[in-house]
Amino acid sequence: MNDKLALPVGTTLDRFIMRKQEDFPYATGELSQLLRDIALAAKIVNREINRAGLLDVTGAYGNQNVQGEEQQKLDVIANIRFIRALRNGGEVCAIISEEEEDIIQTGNTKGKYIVAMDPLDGSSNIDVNVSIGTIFSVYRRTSETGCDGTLEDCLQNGTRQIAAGYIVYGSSTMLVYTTGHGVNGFTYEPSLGEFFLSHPNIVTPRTGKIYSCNEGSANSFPDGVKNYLNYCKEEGYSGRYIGSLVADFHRNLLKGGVYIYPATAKAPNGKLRLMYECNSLAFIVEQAGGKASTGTKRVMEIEPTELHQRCPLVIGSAEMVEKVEEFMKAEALVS
Ligand code: P6P
Repeated sequence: MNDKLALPVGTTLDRFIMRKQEDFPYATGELSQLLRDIALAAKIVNREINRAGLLDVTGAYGNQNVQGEEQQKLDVIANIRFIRALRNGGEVCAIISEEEEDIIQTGNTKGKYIVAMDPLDGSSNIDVNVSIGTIFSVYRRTSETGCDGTLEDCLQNGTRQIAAGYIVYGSSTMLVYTTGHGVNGFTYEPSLGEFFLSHPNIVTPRTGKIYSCNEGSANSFPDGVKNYLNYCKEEGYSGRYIGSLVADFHRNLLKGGVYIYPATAKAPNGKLRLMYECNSLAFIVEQAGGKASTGTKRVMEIEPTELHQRCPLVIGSAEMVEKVEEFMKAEALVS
């Protein structure tokens, strides 16, 4: 049979999830269903982002979120879409969202999982057509099933994640995730409405020549970070900063690089949120051979005390993160 006439379309996300389910001997399919629910919401959000200029969904929503940040209309839409998909999927008992102050109870009291998510990160870039993203983490609940998710269910440290991922809505839309067995990337084919495996077994380079940070705040960076940035310039590295964490992270994951959002005068604990930005990307980068640190401590070992707590973030190629830590340590010794 001349199958060159009909080349295979590749492995869909669904088929990949089912095949990988065998990695979990006692898997009963609930995590697979949860990942499908996230992919469904991602397809819907992708459609709304791609048509944002044609619908009245750009611009500010007119509210501030719990972070005191101006909510964009698409922030609110994405939040609704992901909550609805996870509620209807039935596997998640409670959700933490950047867009909601308190824990969102789904009513699925038999659900075994908790999801922490930033439904749409970098949304201020929507109106200027710059890549944005969704970030999520999945935890197993620690409380008994049959009741609402508890605060303790939600405040688990990053080493207890059972899955994490992001969707980057860019020149193409990709879903990248891990369940602790490596990192795989899927590219969305809108004409078929499917994600196809396009980046199997992603391994991030041990080092790189790209650094990403907002140097507009550099005057208030810790001296260790300032010294590292000077080192980058002496080494002739490239500064690349999109202002959209998922886009900067994704480029550095594939090409090698380091993203730094340190403590600043405006954000004394850093700007990024531990539960649904730092931990999620930390799980992914570690599974890809990289590192995620506050500059002095492994992100995933931070014991969370609040749903929306922030932490400084240094994430990317292992040797570059280690170099930042070296400069931070040297500074601590002299200060
Ligand atoms: P700044 C977007 O608001 C975000 O959370 C990340 O996506 C991005 O990397 C960072 O903040 C940009 O922050 O202070 O440089 O504008």
